[in-house]
Amino acid sequence: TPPIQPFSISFGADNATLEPQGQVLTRRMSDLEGLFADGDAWARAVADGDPVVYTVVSSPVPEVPRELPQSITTIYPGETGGEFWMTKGHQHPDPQGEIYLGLDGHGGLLLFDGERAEWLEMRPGTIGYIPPSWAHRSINVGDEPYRFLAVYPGSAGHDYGWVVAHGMGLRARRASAPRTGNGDTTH
Ligand code: S6P
Ligand code: ZN
Repeated sequence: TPPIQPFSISFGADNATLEPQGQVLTRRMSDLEGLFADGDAWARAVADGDPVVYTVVSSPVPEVPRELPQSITTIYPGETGGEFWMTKGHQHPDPQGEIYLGLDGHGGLLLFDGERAEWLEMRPGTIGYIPPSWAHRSINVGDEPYRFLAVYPGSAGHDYGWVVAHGMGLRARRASAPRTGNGDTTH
């Protein structure tokens, strides 16, 4: 792939689109199997319309070594089994740092290194830093779409299986929801 030439990108009026724009990924509830604690609630949500949980709009910069791709994730507000809607979460197989910038709404950036979980509150204007080797998941803890820009090394890659196997250390639930197990964080 030849190197990308210098260029700029504009946000759309709602911050959810990029111009120019690359690929758009849509994650529905059925794509999140095994991630919510309440598997029955997850299955009911899949059967009941299989809603879109989040979308990821990418810049045209490819995920190849030395390039620096960007994307905007929009997580819609919702709860399944009392757990706030969230991204799948992943680790970068080639451990490298990543930067998030909050654009709209209220979210959390959950980081897990296999032993320790950290929670960063994300609001419009918050820069969240993901150090190399920390798995990361984003969660919408508000009532509006939560949106953020991510900037990451093109060679980092995405390992989703690690999160399925190890979890993320914490789960985010509304304070009034029933609690199960230890280590929950509430909002
Ligand atoms: C990529 C970056 C984000 C996520 C996006 C969706 O390194 O962290 O663009 O890909 O927020 O989350 P996930 O866990 O489904 O890739
Ligand atoms: Zn990442």
